[in-house]
Order: sequence, then C-alpha cells, then structure tokens
Amino acid sequence: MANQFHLVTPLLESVSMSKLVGATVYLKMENSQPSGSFKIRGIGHLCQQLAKQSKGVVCSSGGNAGMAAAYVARKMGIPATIVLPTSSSNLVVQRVEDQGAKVKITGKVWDDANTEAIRLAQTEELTYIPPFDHPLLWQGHASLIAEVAASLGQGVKPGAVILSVGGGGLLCGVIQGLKDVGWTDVPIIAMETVGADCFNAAVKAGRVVTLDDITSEAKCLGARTVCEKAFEYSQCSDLTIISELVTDQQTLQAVETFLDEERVLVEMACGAALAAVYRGLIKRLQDEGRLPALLGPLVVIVCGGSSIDMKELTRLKLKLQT
Ligand code: PLV
Repeated sequence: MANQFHLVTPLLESVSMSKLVGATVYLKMENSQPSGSFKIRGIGHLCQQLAKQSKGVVCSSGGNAGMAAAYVARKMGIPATIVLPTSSSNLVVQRVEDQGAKVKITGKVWDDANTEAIRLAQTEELTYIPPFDHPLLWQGHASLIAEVAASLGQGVKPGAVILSVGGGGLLCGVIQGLKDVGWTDVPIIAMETVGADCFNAAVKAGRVVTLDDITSEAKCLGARTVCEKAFEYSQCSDLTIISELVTDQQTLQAVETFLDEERVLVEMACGAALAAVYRGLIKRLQDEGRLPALLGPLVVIVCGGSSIDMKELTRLKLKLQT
C-alpha cells in the first residue's frame, strides 16, 4: 500500500506466555502503531480512498478510532472532529486534541456519539469515518495478517489467532486477512468483557442483538451492537470463531501481568485478548473439545489502546479490586 500511515509492527515471541500455553506464542504488537492501536490500518486506508478531496472528517469513537482518525487527518492536512461519549476518559480527550483534532462529547456510550457524528457529517458536509463497520476498514486491518504471514515465513501457519472484539471491525479485518493468505482454517478466539459483549450476545441469540447498556470498564469494546458482517462470519461453517468472555477483574489482571512480563502498558480493550492466555482459556477450550490441538504458534493481537496511563491504571485497580 503506497503512502500508508501505519507501520509494519513486530511479531514478538513471548517466552512467559509460551510457557503457560505449552506452545509458541507470538505477540503482534499493534500498540506500537503511531496512533497507539491497530485502528490506523483501516482508518488510514479508508481516508486515502474517501477523504482525499474532503473538507474535513468526522469520526465517532470509543477513543482509539478517534486517535487514528485525528492522526491521519493531521498527516493529510485536513480538519478532524472526533465525537466521543461521556464514558471516554479525559486522557483520551487530551490525546485526541493533542493530535490537532476538535473533540465533541455527546451521549453516554459510543452509539450515541455515532448518531451525532452521522448528523454532523450530513449538516457540515464532512466525510464520516465509522470506527468498525466498513469494508475499507476491514481491508486495511487485513494487512496485519499479511505481515504475520511474512514474519512467520513460508510453511508456518498460526495454530490460532486471539483478538478482542468491540464492534467487530478487527475481527472482520483479520478474517479478510486470513482469506487473503489462504488461512481460513485457522481458528479465531474472539474475546470480549462481560458488559461489552455484543458479539457474544449475537452468537448466543443466533441474530444481531443490541445490548441495553455498556457496563464494562473496557469502554473501547463498548459498541451496543456488533456489525452485521461479524455476525455473518460467526455463522459461516468454514470458519472457526470461538466467542469467549472475561470479567473486568480478569482483564485488569491481564493488563498488569502484561506490564510486568512484557513491559508494555495496554488498555482494557486489549487486556481482554491477553486474559485468554493468562486465564488458561486455550487449555480449557482444548479440554472441552472446542479448539483442536495447536498445529502452529498462537498469535495474540496486541491491539493496544491510548486510554491508559498510571493514573488510569490506579483508578481501575481501586474500582475493580476488592
Ligand atoms: N475501539 C473502537 C470502538 O469503540 C474505537 O472507537 O476506538 N482494541 C482496541 C484498543 C480498540 O480501541 C477497539 C475498538 C477494539 C480492540 C475492538 O475493535 P472493533 O471495534 O473493530 O471490534 C466502541
């Protein structure tokens, strides 16, 4: 992709996670992207396709899509308005503003902010950037799997991929990427937190459902409805997508363990994927016969996230630890 905004990120072997799982674990370090998360892949691609002649972009976000949109718009020299819900931390507001974007705070959760972003796009003739539901985003995110394939080298295929699900954009992009490299038989473990579990709720109900509220601290997983495409994929018989939940407490513990062991601080949205490894989920799924024996390394997508610093980590600890 010419003129791309994202970086090729490292695929790091985690010795401590490998020991836990009993197989090689690789970390795809999306936290090291310029905007702090994988979101820049899809949003960079979408903006290149749709926003070149734009007089400005507007993006609704739980935080990280907004960070990516603000970064990309700054690089493209166009104004950006990022609409965030009141649940977004001051930290994210500050970081988005530091990227040169205008922040508007509307509604309690992302869905409310999104309604406002769509309204602004129409009334102010701005290019609307959705945070997770667009084929161009998925196409951009797919580059992540192409890089994993290049890093692993010919003949090595992941045994499974673990990722977090918010509105399902990362999931759709990873599936797109797996299709592109001919890896559709690689199982995907799709992690959410209890209280931000719209994908799991849809899988259980057999249809897309809308959650009443977002009660998890993983605010960047906080879409009340998963995108239709992610649900469609969950119904495909040629794909293996295992939807699992962790609690906020387990997620926070995973964030702390990751900081201790890998020396990297990520937000709760990313902690959900890490918790799958730290809580022994792989072994449990295998014992239950839901995940086959790993025929290759386990790839964990470290999606990253800007909504965390020591102060926020302390707040989460006080709130969640008893
Ligand atoms: N966050 C979106 C949606 O929020 C946003 O606006 O930033 N990991 C991190 C660090 C994220 O920020 C997100 C999404 C995800 C994972 C999940 O990605 P998705 O939404 O594509 O499934 C409401």
